[in-house]
Amino acid sequence: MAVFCAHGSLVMSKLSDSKPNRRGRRRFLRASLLGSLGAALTGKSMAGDQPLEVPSWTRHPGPGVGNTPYGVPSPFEKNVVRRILPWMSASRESSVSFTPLQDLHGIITPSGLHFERHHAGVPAIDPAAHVLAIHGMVERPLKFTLEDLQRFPAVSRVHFIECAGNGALEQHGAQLNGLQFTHGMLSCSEWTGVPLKLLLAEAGLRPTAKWLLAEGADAAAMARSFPVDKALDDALIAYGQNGEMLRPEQGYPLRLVLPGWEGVANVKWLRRIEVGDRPWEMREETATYTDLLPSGKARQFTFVQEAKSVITSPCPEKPLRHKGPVIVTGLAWSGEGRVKRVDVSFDGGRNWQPAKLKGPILSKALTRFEIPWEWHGQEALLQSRTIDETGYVQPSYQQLRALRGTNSMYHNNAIQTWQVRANGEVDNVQLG
Ligand SMILES: Nc1nc2c(c(=O)[nH]1)N[C@H]1C(S)=C(S)[C@@H](COP(=O)(O)O)O[C@H]1N2
Ligand SMILES: [Mo]
Repeated sequence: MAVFCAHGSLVMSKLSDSKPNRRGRRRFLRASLLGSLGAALTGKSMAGDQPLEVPSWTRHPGPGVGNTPYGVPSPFEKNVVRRILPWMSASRESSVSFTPLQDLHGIITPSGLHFERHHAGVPAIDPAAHVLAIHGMVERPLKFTLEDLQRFPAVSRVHFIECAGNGALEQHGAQLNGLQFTHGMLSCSEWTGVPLKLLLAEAGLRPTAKWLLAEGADAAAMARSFPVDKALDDALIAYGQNGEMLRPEQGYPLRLVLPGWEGVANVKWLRRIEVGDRPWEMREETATYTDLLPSGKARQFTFVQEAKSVITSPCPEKPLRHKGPVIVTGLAWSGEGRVKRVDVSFDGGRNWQPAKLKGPILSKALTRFEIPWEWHGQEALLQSRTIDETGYVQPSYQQLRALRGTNSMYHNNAIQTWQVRANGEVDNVQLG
């Protein structure tokens, strides 16, 4: 049988040319079964015609339906969890948990693994008692219950959310030896809700209206200003996440989604939108989330999360365990729109090769890429860089520092380098 698994695809194409006889069909089935196990590339030969062992879980039925009214992952996946860095913040209420990007497939982050960034913990909001107010420079100040909002036509869109602080520590050299911590303040969900422009049309913007303020109902009453253009473009008042209601950690029952914009602008537990003619200069847009430039001046509003990417396998958590063919895969994204191209380098950025983008390629969403590689135990410096549909190219650390200096913390979109060692282990490094 070994010959069939090694040449499974050959057998299949031959058979599809001619009508297979009985024996041929059996050969075909076997070949495709083995093919689906990846035998053509990496499978082990089977000893003769020995039947597969019957494992214990096949010998008797398992628990029936309804055993888990709300399904949870297999217990064998118990290590695929959000993680925290206990030393990073003084309290859990104002802190971060990171998404295990190294363990995810495709582009959607399961809701239970969406990273968390709270300034005053997660409020326990009764949706029946929650109200969203729209007021200020409008013709008709309005209040909406969740039920009111669900009477509007809903839209569903896949967008990433990335904290502006993602990779902030790495601005001062390679610090954390794990993808989960270097890039895990990043997640991607399908958000469902009402376009904000529909609500603003009901309220009626006054001609002086230029800026909006979004405020949360958490104990931080976290609030952020954003320009009216974004409100009338693709801003969403979301109540749905990946097919169900928002998770409490993501802003249940309402959150503002400003696609492609820094995480902090996506106000959770949204309870108020005020319309005005200038920004409000709130704490999270003055004391924090600003970028100190080499000139000593600070750039106040950096709304867009610029193009970025990272290789998710191999990475420190996913070392190379086998020599031979390897699929290198990763995620790319841009707050400006679609990812146009991702290049991968195996030699620290000297040579680049275009990776394959795996659909769907959505605007302001994570996009998966992959590229085949042959690894024979050689040391390598793996990098990826995104080029987005505006033509913007993800910068190296050298380029980013030339632009921003060395005091910048937020908005780190530099190219990540993973150093692959001869034993297959992978380290977070930065090239001088
Ligand atoms: N009301 C409120 N909204 C908030 C926050 C908060 O603490 N309170 N944190 C912000 C920050 S800094 C980020 S990065 C994102 C994180 O969203 P997530 O927890 O759903 O990943 O929410 C933003 N919205
Ligand atoms: Mo953030």
